[in-house]
Amino acid sequence: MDDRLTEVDASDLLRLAVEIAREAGDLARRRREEGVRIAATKSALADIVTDADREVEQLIRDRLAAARPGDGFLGEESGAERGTTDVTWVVDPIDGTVNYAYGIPHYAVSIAAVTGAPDPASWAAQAGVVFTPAVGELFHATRGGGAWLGDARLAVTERADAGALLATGFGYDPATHEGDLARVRQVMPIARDLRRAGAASLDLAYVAAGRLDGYFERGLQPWDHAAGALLVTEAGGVVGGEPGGRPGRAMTIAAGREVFDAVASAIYR
Ligand code: LIP
Repeated sequence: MDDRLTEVDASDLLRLAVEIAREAGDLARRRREEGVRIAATKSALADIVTDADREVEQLIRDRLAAARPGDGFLGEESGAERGTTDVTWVVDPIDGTVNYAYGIPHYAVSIAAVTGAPDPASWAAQAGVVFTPAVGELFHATRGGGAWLGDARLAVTERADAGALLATGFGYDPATHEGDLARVRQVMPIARDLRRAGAASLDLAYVAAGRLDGYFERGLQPWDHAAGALLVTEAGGVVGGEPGGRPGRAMTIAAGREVFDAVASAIYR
């Protein structure tokens, strides 16, 4: 069964996501310039949320509800709300929150529209946007419509003869770091180098753009990968998790086929 919306519908969803991502990103950038306050911590002391995270997500939620009142919503800061249509919006208002709080200009607004149950194990991403307010790059894709940076078509790298340039991340909970480091040790023999930039949606966008050969990380939330995973698959790449599985908390791996298989084999050999 083809779980693709009609091309018009997916393009409509993308147009709305792009418009809202730009407005939300502008708000995030202005709040950063004004000074950022840590509002609370979540799963661990290092897992922070700022007033801007909450304000930006509320803006996105309000704009989506006004434009498509029956759609569902799943956001990092305000949680989940089932809709009456088949579309759910999966939103990370400021991905790279720690970078944002420290003033490191590497963070993104990530918005994806998915259909089916709002479960990353089964949903079908139809449109996705990853927008970097500090740099002004807007990555976007629709299912079957390719992945783009502005008007430039994106493609993953197919070979990494000198070793793969890989990105990864570490969890907020210090108790997970030993396992994360063990995976780095497993993967380094196939790598030329490693990058840890702090925003999963941008790591995935960079794989789609060929700026990275691959990415792997344990512990991602659905909003971290919903839009970026569509960018990668629409750029000709592969996104998965544990062997044969989809991306999720246990693992997310994204790359061209050759590097994907090499990273998966190194981690799960
Ligand atoms: C972050 C991810 C990053 C990961 C961090 C955190 P947040 O998302 O983008 O890849 O390593 O632990 O999950 O919290 O900035 O939205």
